[in-house]
Parts: sequence; C-alpha cells; structure tokens
Amino acid sequence: MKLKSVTLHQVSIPLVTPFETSFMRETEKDCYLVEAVFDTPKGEITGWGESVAMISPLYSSEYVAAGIDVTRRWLAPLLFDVEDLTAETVGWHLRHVIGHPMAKSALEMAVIEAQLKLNDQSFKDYLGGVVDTVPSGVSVGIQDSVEETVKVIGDYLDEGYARIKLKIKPGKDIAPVAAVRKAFGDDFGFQVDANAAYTLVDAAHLRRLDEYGLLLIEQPLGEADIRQHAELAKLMDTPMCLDESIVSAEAAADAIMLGATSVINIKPGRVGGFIEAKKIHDLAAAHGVAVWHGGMVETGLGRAANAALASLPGFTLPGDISGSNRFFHEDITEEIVMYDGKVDVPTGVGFGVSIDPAKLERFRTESVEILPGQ
Ligand code: SMG
Ligand code: MG
Repeated sequence: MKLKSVTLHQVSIPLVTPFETSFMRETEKDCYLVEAVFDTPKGEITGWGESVAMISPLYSSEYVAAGIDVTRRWLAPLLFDVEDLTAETVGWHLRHVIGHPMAKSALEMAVIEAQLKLNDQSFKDYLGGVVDTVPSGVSVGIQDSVEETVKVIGDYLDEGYARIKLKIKPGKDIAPVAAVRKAFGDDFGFQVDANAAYTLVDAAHLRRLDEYGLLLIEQPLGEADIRQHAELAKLMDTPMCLDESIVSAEAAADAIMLGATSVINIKPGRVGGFIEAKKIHDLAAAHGVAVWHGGMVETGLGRAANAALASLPGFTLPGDISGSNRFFHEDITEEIVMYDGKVDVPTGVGFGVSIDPAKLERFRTESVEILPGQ
C-alpha cells in the first residue's frame, strides 16, 4: 500500500454526564480521527484511526494539538516516503521519532484498517481473537458525594455491567469504597483507579482499601514510579495494576520482573499501537500475568477496535469497554451496545464499524489535510 493523503478531523462530542478523574473533569470528548487514503492493488482504500490523546496533557504528556502537529510535521511525512507500507511496519518507520505513542497509534490504526479492507478481513481474525463477546466493565467518575457514588454505581449494576471501576483521589477514596461495598455487598467485581494521585508515603492510608476485597488498585503512584509501585505492592494485599507506567513492551517486562504489577491494563494508544499492545498481551501471558483492556473514552471506532483486541485469550478480566451510551447520547459510528454485561466483538471487515459522514460533519471542529511534499 502507498499512502496518498492523511486528513485529521478534530471532533468534540458532548458527554452524557461529566466524567471526573483525579486530574480533570471532562464534559466533552475532544479528540481527532485519522482518515488515510492509500493506493493499493485493489484501487484506492481509506482507513480510519482514532487518537486517544486528551485535550490537555494531564493523563500523559500527549494532547490533541500536539498529536495533530507531530503527525503533520513528522509522522505522516515518514509514511509518505514508504513504497510498500504495511500495518506491521508502521512502528518501525516511525521509530526515530521519540515519544508520541498516541499519535503513532492513531496513524497505525488507519494503516491497519486499510490493510484489513484490502484483505477482506476482520480485526478479530487478523489478531487471532478467540471469543465472540467480551465482558463489559464500566469506569465511574469521582462524584460530589458518597450518596451520589452509591446511586450511580447502583444504576450501572442494574444495567448489568460485569464489573465496576471507581475513580479515586485523596479525600475521595476509603469512604466511597466502603459505602459501595456496604450497599451492594461483596458479590460483584469492584476495582479502583487513582490515576497517579498518591505517593508512597500514603502507603498506610492505601492499605485501608485492603479490607474491601477489590479486584485491583490501578496506578496509585506516578507514571515513572515503577520501583515505588513494587514497594507499595509488598505493603498491600490488593493486587497492583499499572496503567500510565506501561508505555511499551519493555516497560511491561520491567514492571513484571520488579513485582510492580500483578495485572496489566492494556491501552493500545498508550503503548504506540495495537501491534505493540498485542506484544504486551503475549509477554504478560508468558509470565502468567492477567491483562484487561483499558479505555480512553473512545468513540465507536476505537471501542470496536478495542473489543477485537480484548478477544485474545489473555484478557481474562473485564475491560473498560462499555456501551457507547455510557458516554455519548450519539456515537459517531454505529452504537456499541452493552447487553447482559458484555459487548459483541465486531466481525465485519476492518474494524467492523464506520464513521457516519453526517455526524462527522456535525461534531467536527477542524480538519487538517496532509499531502506528500508539503
Ligand atoms: O473509556 O471507559 C472508558 C474510560 C476508562 O477510566 C478510564 N480511563 O486511567 O483508565 C484510566 C482512564 C483514562 C481516561 S480518563 C478521562
Ligand atoms: Mg487508569
């Protein structure tokens, strides 16, 4: 395949309710989609990708405007120069550009989708997925009060979600967790995510979470603190799970060997793409470490691709792959539907969903077209 053009569409999609984490409160989903056109033996084929970078550099150092800039100046030009571009070699061609895994992943997604269309293949079949549905977990933002937390989680349990993840931060941790267990008992999968809001000196406080039978605690300490997570893991009974710290297969190998993570949250965008994400899945499986699929409030496009990755055998815990209606009144693709605590793994060619042109037009705030030799 030969890359002919790349268009980046920035979109802003209203959220059904604000989503609050330890680092920000979002009311819209702001991201960009990649539309890449290729010349192929079957004629012109378009592939789509989605960047999981957020509007501000608070979850990681990446952010929407930086992703658009690095793609325009550096990443797309490198791919324009390749005569025979394949999904498997995108990471190699981009290897000299330091960092920007989310921007690289978005571009790689578009190449993957075009290649799948060229080969008439679903993403699930390409990856070697083994199940038709994946269990669907929901991520619950920090609420204004303990009562509100209990109510919101009760509603998601009534909807049938397979497990609950609650965002926590200092001052909004033990009390909401205790109240949720008191209200709904011990008989459902429950985990927490701190998004790096604590330091190792909080160890004694975090240990108080041990009495609530949580599946895991996700990323209590900073992105760079792999060794400190290993120290904290020794002090807590709750299984440790890294998210932000796992930026590559190498980082995953270090974290496993140091005892910093006994479960891994896999997010393709955070590690530079789906090909690297699959490597982490394989590496974790070889070490007997369970993985689950993280979420970045993706549109239906990213959600569909994530469900395909999560159909690999090592994904033994429910992921953050909720129904589209968890976040959006209206998705930009076909709705991803949660039913009986699961979502279907798409079986159509490519990612199995398509961007609705009318909705793209409505949600789009800006487009940047990138051509060879600009
Ligand atoms: O897509 O369901 C989702 C969101 C899951 O909580 C979620 N993601 O740290 O795991 C995480 C966060 C990162 C994004 S916060 C806006
Ligand atoms: Mg997380």
